[in-house]
Amino acid sequence: KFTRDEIRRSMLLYAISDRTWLKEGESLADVCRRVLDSGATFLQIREKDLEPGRFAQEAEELRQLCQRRNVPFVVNDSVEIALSCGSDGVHVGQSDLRGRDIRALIGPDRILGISAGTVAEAKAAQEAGADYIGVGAVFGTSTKKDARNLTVEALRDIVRAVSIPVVAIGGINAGNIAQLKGSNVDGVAVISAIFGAEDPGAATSQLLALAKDMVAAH
Ligand code: TZP
Ligand code: MG
Repeated sequence: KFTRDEIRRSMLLYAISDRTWLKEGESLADVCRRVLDSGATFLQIREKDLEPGRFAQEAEELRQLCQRRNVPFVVNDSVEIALSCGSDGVHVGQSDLRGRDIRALIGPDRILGISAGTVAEAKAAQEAGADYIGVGAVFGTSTKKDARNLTVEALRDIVRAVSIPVVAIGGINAGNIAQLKGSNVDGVAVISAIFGAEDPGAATSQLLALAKDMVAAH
């Protein structure tokens, strides 16, 4: 179990797996190991097109990698897989099961992350028992086609409206992360700028340094 403080600090560089970026001969666990060893502070497995058996298997591998490093690990969408692999929790969007129902299923000790795009959604997520919210898309992204764009001001309004940690998501990369200075977010969640990088480990170290610089400027 992670404390509230640990969860907040773990938002700094929140990596989200995406196997569609894997290069020939690489496994998801190989790349995630490099990403974790390069300083990612949180890991979510998000695999939209994997059959449940494979998804569970990969989740189990990543759970072990994270547990050895004391890095929080959550599963996107599937409460069932989140529980069966012994993960630290689950992350869900607005259209998935209701937050309150998920909290009841996972119990008080596991992490519940909920995506939110507005102040109202953020407050509702906190009310439903979320431990943190993911807010975005802050920049344009091709990873999630239906994502909206948010301004830094909108982000700041959302952060102000809740007491739980907030991680920004959507199109964030080394070139634009500094634009989040002053948004008061606790960190950044990143898919393609890590998993789509030529060298995911190097991209992770670079983003970690920039994320520290970004939150230090709030
Ligand atoms: N939710 C809002 S934007 C997004 C998700 C899952 C995609 C983020 O991916 P990337 O590649 O970091 O833009
Ligand atoms: Mg979802």
